[in-house]
Amino acid sequence: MSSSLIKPLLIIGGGGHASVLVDILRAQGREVLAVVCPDDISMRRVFSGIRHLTKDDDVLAFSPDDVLLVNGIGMLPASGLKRTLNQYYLSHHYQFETVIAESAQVSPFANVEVGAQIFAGAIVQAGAQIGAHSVINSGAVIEHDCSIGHYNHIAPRATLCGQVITQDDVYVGAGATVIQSIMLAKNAIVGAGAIVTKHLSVNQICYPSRATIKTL
Ligand code: JB3
Repeated sequence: MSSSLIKPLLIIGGGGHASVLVDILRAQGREVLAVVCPDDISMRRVFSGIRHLTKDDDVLAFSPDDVLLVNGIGMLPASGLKRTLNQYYLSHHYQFETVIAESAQVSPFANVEVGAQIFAGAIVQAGAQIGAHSVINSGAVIEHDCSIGHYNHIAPRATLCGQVITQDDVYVGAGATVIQSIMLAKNAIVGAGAIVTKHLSVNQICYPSRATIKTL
């Protein structure tokens, strides 16, 4: 076990994404010193007993040698908040913990970079690479030899078939399928439920075919 694994944690953000992270970390017996966010967190039972800090500057009272951070901001498409906060803390010499849920299946032949988060039921197959600070959300499948860039968000139950490559800041929506050997360039967005069969260029968006809603 690396020594970093035993450091207590500070969670940045106190919304839905942070609540899932704290649930995982509590189950793993990790010590969570505080949740850091400007909003009320009292309605989320998973945070009970954990100190609430309301300003990012409050973290500076902790030595970067004594704690690790977990970024609990869930990346929504084209939102830069997660990266902005990370850069603030990294510039103050803090480091980020990598979080992998117990029920995630991560091949020992995959490579997961620092600060990545892999949630319950996700599968990461042999030869895959998960870039720093990326999120592989619940039940997502990252097949063999995929290469996921930094600050990606692969939403629940999305499937990336073999050898898919994503650059940085890519968002793949819930339940989307990306067929094998596709390339998603920086900032590309795949809508929930889309089936991607062609490469996406920088800033391109692939919308799923639109659901039609009618009244009987
Ligand atoms: O769809 C799924 C499974 N998850 C979504 C996730 C990917 O993204 C989830 O449903 C949400 O859409 C979203 O989760 P997130 O980021 O937790 O959103 P929300 O519940 O709105 O919480 C945002 C948190 O960020 C709140 O606790 C805010 O107080 C906090 N926040 C906002 N600005 C901040 C700042 N926290 C800090 N430390 N600093 C800030 O500047």
